[in-house]
Amino acid sequence: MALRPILILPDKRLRQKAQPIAAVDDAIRALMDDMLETMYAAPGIGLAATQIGEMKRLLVLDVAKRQDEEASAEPMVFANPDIVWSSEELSTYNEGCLSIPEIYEEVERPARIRVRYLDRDNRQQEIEADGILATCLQHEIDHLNGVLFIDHISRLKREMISKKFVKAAKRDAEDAKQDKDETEARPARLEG
Ligand code: GNR
Ligand code: NI
Repeated sequence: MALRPILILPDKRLRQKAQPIAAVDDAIRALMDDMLETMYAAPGIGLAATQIGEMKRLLVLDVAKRQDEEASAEPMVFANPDIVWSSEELSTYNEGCLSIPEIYEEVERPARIRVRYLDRDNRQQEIEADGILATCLQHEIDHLNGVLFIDHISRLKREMISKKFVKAAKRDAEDAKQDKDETEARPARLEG
């Protein structure tokens, strides 16, 4: 098992569409385990493979676990998830995303969905979800299509959030360059 770095906005890979997997084999199961470990460590209640730069149609979630209660963990894994039915009824949830840290916004989505997927043993399953499970599944399936929760809010809010993350990325890149330049300059100074 391994912790994987989580991609942060505006990483372009978050906008790519993930590819279906051929079958759930040992390699996919190992990736699912890395995703669960990364999700629990974050901590988060869901994670799409896209968020660790693996462009595969895989997601993991655990909406049962309370952060302080290891015993209540209920890890769920989904390969090639497909929403086969959505309710007309909508529900609103205050969503966050590990790839858009510290931003929370109300998002309206179908309240109930039916999802067809492959389980850990490569068997086809269907699940009917409501509540936070329905919200989280839709949020993760969006990731597999290059869609983020900010795409469901007002354009004004979305652009404010996008700009904030573009600025932060530029600042990080400049800081990293400055550190590098200083490190490279040091031996010369010592010699002189
Ligand atoms: O940890 C997460 N919490 C969350 C809260 C409300 C709606 C969706 C989510 S998913 C998020 C983890 C994440 O970014 N998954 O892609
Ligand atoms: Ni997310």
